[in-house]
Amino acid sequence: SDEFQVDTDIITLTRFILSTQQKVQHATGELTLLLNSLQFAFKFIANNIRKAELVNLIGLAGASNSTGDAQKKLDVIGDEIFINAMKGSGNVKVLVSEEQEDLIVFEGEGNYAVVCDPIDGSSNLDAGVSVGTIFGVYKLLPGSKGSIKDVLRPGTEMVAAGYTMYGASAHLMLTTGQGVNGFTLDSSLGEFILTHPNLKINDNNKQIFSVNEGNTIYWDAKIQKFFQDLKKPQIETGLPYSARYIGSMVADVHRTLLYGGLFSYPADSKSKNGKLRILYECFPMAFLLEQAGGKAVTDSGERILELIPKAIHDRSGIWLGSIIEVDKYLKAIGKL
Ligand code: AHM
Ligand code: MG
Repeated sequence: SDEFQVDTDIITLTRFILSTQQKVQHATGELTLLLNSLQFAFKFIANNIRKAELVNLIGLAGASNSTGDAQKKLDVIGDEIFINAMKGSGNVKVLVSEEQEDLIVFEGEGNYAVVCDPIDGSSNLDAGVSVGTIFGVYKLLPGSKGSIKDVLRPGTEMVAAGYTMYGASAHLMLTTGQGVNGFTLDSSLGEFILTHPNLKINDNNKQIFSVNEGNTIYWDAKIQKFFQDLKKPQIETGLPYSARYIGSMVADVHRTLLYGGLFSYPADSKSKNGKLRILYECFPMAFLLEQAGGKAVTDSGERILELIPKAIHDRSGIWLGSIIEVDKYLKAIGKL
């Protein structure tokens, strides 16, 4: 027969953001435009990552980024794509990128500041393991013409955040402060399709921990003991935790959202302030996790989103996951 099943009423990202904007009173439509420029950057980066595997673009580009990591060609390309997309959007005034030492203030109009890690987890690129783009959006401070003050603000003031993970397909997880919605790129259509509406973190107590255990000797004693204890039979299950660590924050957080568990990158004697950057790694992920019904705290148990970065590339230790898992850590350090 010539009949087949097809959903003729799919919700694309564009349709989704237009309809959510219509529900917000006094919405100017600017955020809608900005999200549209963002999704173009994600598609363009996704496309280049796919192509890179064929064309063998992967390799050291020679330069190193502001935090001293070796920079690869795809990092440069991802960064350029992102900068150009934000410049072209017409409503972004300030941009912070992991790959740029200083913040960028664009000419012209714009009411938003965007912070991003264009290609996070790039040490995984050569192996074809998932990497991603992490982003956060602030509205400029009242009267601001665009300055560093617009981004040295707590994460609670972000108006949107999320990540796109470039895996077998590209997955975009987005929050504008009303829950989390997940989209999957249909490459034949060139559209992100709503596949995970109103996503909540899996809190079925799966008992997974995700941390670079190779750093054990650098951790302080409390953290060593905490993970040691997770490897013993648990009261709830009689079983030890499972370990899962990809080494791409986006992929590790993505799994944590979908399967549950605890992700952590604590500060240690080697990385005294932690490894992950507050503005464009910790804040967007903490915002997403909270909006999905989870939690995100620092090593000393403060809410991540309430941190105020002093410099754009500042770092923090981070613990995130379902409430039950993060609370287990808080109890272990005597903060609950
Ligand atoms: P990057 O921004 O240079 O890619 O570094 C950030 C990455 C995160 O994706 C990941 O969580 C972490 O670094 C892994 O670090 P490590 O290799 O020390 O475990
Ligand atoms: Mg990064």
